[in-house]
Amino acid sequence: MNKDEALAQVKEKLTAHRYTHTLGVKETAISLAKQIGVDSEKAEWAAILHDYAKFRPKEEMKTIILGEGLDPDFISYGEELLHAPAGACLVRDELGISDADILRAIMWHTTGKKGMDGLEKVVFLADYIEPNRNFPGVNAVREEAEKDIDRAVILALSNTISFLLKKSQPVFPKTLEAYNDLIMTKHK
Ligand code: DGI
Ligand code: FE
Ligand code: FE
Repeated sequence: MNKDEALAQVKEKLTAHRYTHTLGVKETAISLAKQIGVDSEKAEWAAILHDYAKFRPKEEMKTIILGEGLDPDFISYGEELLHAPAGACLVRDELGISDADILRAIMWHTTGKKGMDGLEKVVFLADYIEPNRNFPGVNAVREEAEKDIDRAVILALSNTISFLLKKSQPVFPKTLEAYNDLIMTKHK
Protein backbone atom coordinates (compact mmCIF):
# COMPACT_ATOMS: atom_id res chain seq x y z
CA MET A 1 0.00 0.00 0.00
CA ASN A 2 1.32 3.45 -0.86
CA LYS A 3 0.39 6.69 0.89
CA ASP A 4 -2.21 7.72 -1.69
CA GLU A 5 -3.94 4.36 -1.23
CA ALA A 6 -3.80 4.78 2.55
CA LEU A 7 -5.33 8.26 2.25
CA ALA A 8 -8.11 6.87 0.06
CA GLN A 9 -8.84 4.16 2.65
CA VAL A 10 -8.93 6.75 5.41
CA LYS A 11 -11.13 9.15 3.43
CA GLU A 12 -13.69 6.39 2.95
CA LYS A 13 -13.94 5.83 6.69
CA LEU A 14 -14.01 9.42 7.97
CA THR A 15 -16.28 12.44 7.68
CA ALA A 16 -15.07 15.31 5.46
CA HIS A 17 -14.25 17.32 8.57
CA ARG A 18 -12.20 14.52 10.12
CA TYR A 19 -10.41 13.89 6.82
CA THR A 20 -9.43 17.57 6.58
CA HIS A 21 -8.12 17.30 10.16
CA THR A 22 -6.10 14.24 9.12
CA LEU A 23 -4.47 16.15 6.25
CA GLY A 24 -3.58 18.91 8.74
CA VAL A 25 -2.04 16.37 11.14
CA LYS A 26 -0.07 14.88 8.24
CA GLU A 27 1.56 18.20 7.25
CA THR A 28 2.19 19.23 10.87
CA ALA A 29 3.67 15.83 11.77
CA ILE A 30 6.10 15.97 8.82
CA SER A 31 7.25 19.40 9.85
CA LEU A 32 7.64 18.55 13.57
CA ALA A 33 9.49 15.35 12.67
CA LYS A 34 12.00 17.28 10.56
CA GLN A 35 12.39 19.85 13.34
CA ILE A 36 13.46 17.25 15.92
CA GLY A 37 15.14 14.71 13.65
CA VAL A 38 12.47 12.00 13.72
CA ASP A 39 11.80 9.78 10.66
CA SER A 40 9.36 11.98 8.70
CA GLU A 41 8.13 9.07 6.55
CA LYS A 42 6.97 7.23 9.68
CA ALA A 43 5.46 10.43 11.04
CA GLU A 44 3.52 10.91 7.80
CA TRP A 45 2.21 7.33 7.84
CA ALA A 46 1.18 7.47 11.49
CA ALA A 47 -0.53 10.83 10.96
CA ILE A 48 -2.48 9.61 7.90
CA LEU A 49 -3.75 6.62 9.86
CA HIS A 50 -4.08 8.02 13.39
CA ASP A 51 -7.90 8.47 13.37
CA TYR A 52 -8.67 5.49 11.12
CA ALA A 53 -11.01 3.96 13.72
CA LYS A 54 -12.67 7.21 14.84
CA PHE A 55 -16.15 6.19 13.62
CA ARG A 56 -16.09 2.45 14.33
CA PRO A 57 -18.85 1.05 16.52
CA LYS A 58 -17.81 1.32 20.18
CA GLU A 59 -18.60 -2.32 20.87
CA GLU A 60 -16.34 -3.47 18.03
CA MET A 61 -13.48 -1.34 19.40
CA LYS A 62 -13.98 -2.62 22.95
CA THR A 63 -13.91 -6.22 21.72
CA ILE A 64 -10.64 -5.58 19.87
CA ILE A 65 -9.00 -3.95 22.93
CA LEU A 66 -10.00 -6.81 25.22
CA GLY A 67 -9.09 -9.48 22.65
CA GLU A 68 -5.62 -7.99 22.17
CA GLY A 69 -5.06 -7.83 25.94
CA LEU A 70 -4.50 -4.06 25.83
CA ASP A 71 -4.83 -1.77 28.86
CA PRO A 72 -8.46 -2.18 30.06
CA ASP A 73 -8.35 1.46 31.22
CA PHE A 74 -8.79 2.36 27.53
CA ILE A 75 -12.35 1.03 27.94
CA SER A 76 -13.25 2.44 31.34
CA TYR A 77 -11.95 6.02 31.12
CA GLY A 78 -14.13 7.36 28.31
CA GLU A 79 -15.27 6.26 24.87
CA GLU A 80 -13.13 8.92 23.14
CA LEU A 81 -10.10 6.82 24.02
CA LEU A 82 -11.14 3.68 22.15
CA HIS A 83 -10.22 4.76 18.61
CA ALA A 84 -6.50 5.09 19.31
CA PRO A 85 -5.69 1.52 20.45
CA ALA A 86 -8.41 0.02 18.24
CA GLY A 87 -7.07 2.02 15.28
CA ALA A 88 -3.57 0.64 15.76
CA CYS A 89 -4.95 -2.92 15.64
CA LEU A 90 -7.24 -2.21 12.67
CA VAL A 91 -4.61 -0.60 10.42
CA ARG A 92 -2.39 -3.59 11.15
CA ASP A 93 -5.10 -6.14 10.36
CA GLU A 94 -7.02 -4.38 7.57
CA LEU A 95 -4.29 -2.35 5.85
CA GLY A 96 -1.27 -4.53 6.59
CA ILE A 97 0.71 -1.86 8.45
CA SER A 98 3.39 -3.73 10.40
CA ASP A 99 5.85 -1.06 11.51
CA ALA A 100 5.84 -1.18 15.33
CA ASP A 101 6.85 2.49 15.67
CA ILE A 102 3.94 3.65 13.50
CA LEU A 103 1.49 1.38 15.32
CA ARG A 104 2.66 2.67 18.71
CA ALA A 105 2.33 6.31 17.66
CA ILE A 106 -1.28 5.60 16.62
CA MET A 107 -1.96 3.65 19.84
CA TRP A 108 -0.91 6.55 22.12
CA HIS A 109 -1.97 9.55 20.04
CA THR A 110 -4.96 10.46 22.24
CA THR A 111 -3.66 9.90 25.76
CA GLY A 112 0.11 9.95 25.61
CA LYS A 113 2.06 7.79 28.07
CA LYS A 114 5.29 8.00 30.04
CA GLY A 115 8.52 7.56 28.09
CA MET A 116 7.10 8.64 24.74
CA ASP A 117 9.65 8.46 21.92
CA GLY A 118 10.11 11.24 19.36
CA LEU A 119 7.62 9.80 16.88
CA GLU A 120 4.95 9.36 19.57
CA LYS A 121 5.44 12.97 20.69
CA VAL A 122 5.28 14.26 17.11
CA VAL A 123 1.98 12.54 16.35
CA PHE A 124 0.45 13.43 19.73
CA LEU A 125 1.38 17.08 19.27
CA ALA A 126 0.50 17.31 15.57
CA ASP A 127 -2.97 16.00 16.41
CA TYR A 128 -3.32 18.81 18.96
CA ILE A 129 -1.93 21.78 16.98
CA GLU A 130 -2.68 21.06 13.30
CA PRO A 131 -3.92 24.23 11.54
CA ASN A 132 -7.64 23.33 11.63
CA ARG A 133 -7.70 23.13 15.44
CA ASN A 134 -9.01 26.25 17.15
CA PHE A 135 -9.75 25.42 20.78
CA PRO A 136 -8.67 27.72 23.65
CA GLY A 137 -4.96 27.59 24.35
CA VAL A 138 -3.93 26.00 21.07
CA ASN A 139 -1.87 29.01 19.96
CA ALA A 140 0.29 28.89 23.08
CA VAL A 141 1.01 25.21 22.33
CA ARG A 142 1.87 26.09 18.70
CA GLU A 143 4.31 28.75 19.86
CA GLU A 144 5.92 26.39 22.36
CA ALA A 145 6.24 23.69 19.69
CA GLU A 146 8.45 26.00 17.64
CA LYS A 147 10.86 26.24 20.56
CA ASP A 148 10.66 23.01 22.56
CA ILE A 149 8.62 19.93 21.65
CA ASP A 150 8.69 18.50 25.17
CA ARG A 151 7.34 21.70 26.70
CA ALA A 152 4.64 21.81 24.03
CA VAL A 153 3.62 18.22 24.87
CA ILE A 154 3.51 19.16 28.58
CA LEU A 155 1.26 22.13 27.79
CA ALA A 156 -1.05 20.04 25.60
CA LEU A 157 -1.29 17.37 28.32
CA SER A 158 -1.97 19.92 31.03
CA ASN A 159 -4.66 21.61 28.88
CA THR A 160 -6.34 18.26 28.28
CA ILE A 161 -6.17 17.33 31.96
CA SER A 162 -7.64 20.72 32.98
CA PHE A 163 -10.38 20.33 30.35
CA LEU A 164 -11.30 16.91 31.74
CA LEU A 165 -11.24 18.15 35.35
CA LYS A 166 -13.52 21.08 34.48
CA LYS A 167 -16.00 18.67 32.89
CA SER A 168 -15.73 16.26 35.86
CA GLN A 169 -14.46 13.52 33.57
CA PRO A 170 -11.98 10.84 34.56
CA VAL A 171 -8.35 11.27 33.56
CA PHE A 172 -6.73 8.20 32.01
CA PRO A 173 -3.93 7.20 34.43
CA LYS A 174 -1.28 7.03 31.71
CA THR A 175 -2.09 10.63 30.68
CA LEU A 176 -1.13 11.69 34.20
CA GLU A 177 1.98 9.51 33.99
CA ALA A 178 2.92 11.20 30.70
CA TYR A 179 2.57 14.62 32.30
CA ASN A 180 4.51 13.65 35.45
CA ASP A 181 7.25 11.99 33.43
CA LEU A 182 7.89 15.03 31.22
CA ILE A 183 7.47 17.67 33.92
CA MET A 184 9.93 15.90 36.23
CA THR A 185 12.51 15.47 33.47
CA LYS A 186 12.19 19.08 32.37
CA HIS A 187 12.41 20.61 35.82
CA LYS A 188 15.37 18.60 37.05
O1 DGI B 1 -9.45 12.11 17.63
P1 DGI B 1 -9.27 13.60 17.74
O2 DGI B 1 -10.55 14.33 18.02
O3 DGI B 1 -8.51 14.18 16.59
O4 DGI B 1 -8.33 13.91 19.03
P2 DGI B 1 -7.92 12.90 20.19
O5 DGI B 1 -7.60 11.57 19.66
O6 DGI B 1 -6.87 13.62 20.98
O7 DGI B 1 -9.23 12.76 21.07
C1 DGI B 1 -9.69 13.88 21.80
C2 DGI B 1 -10.67 13.42 22.85
O8 DGI B 1 -10.04 12.54 23.79
C3 DGI B 1 -11.25 14.57 23.67
O9 DGI B 1 -12.67 14.36 23.76
C4 DGI B 1 -10.65 14.42 25.04
C5 DGI B 1 -10.36 12.94 25.09
N1 DGI B 1 -9.23 12.62 25.97
C6 DGI B 1 -7.92 12.86 25.74
N2 DGI B 1 -7.16 12.45 26.79
C7 DGI B 1 -8.02 11.90 27.70
C8 DGI B 1 -9.34 12.02 27.17
N3 DGI B 1 -10.44 11.56 27.80
C9 DGI B 1 -10.26 10.99 29.01
N4 DGI B 1 -11.34 10.53 29.66
N5 DGI B 1 -9.03 10.86 29.59
C10 DGI B 1 -7.88 11.29 28.98
O10 DGI B 1 -6.80 11.17 29.55
FE1 FE C 1 -7.80 10.80 17.63
FE1 FE D 1 -6.98 13.33 15.41
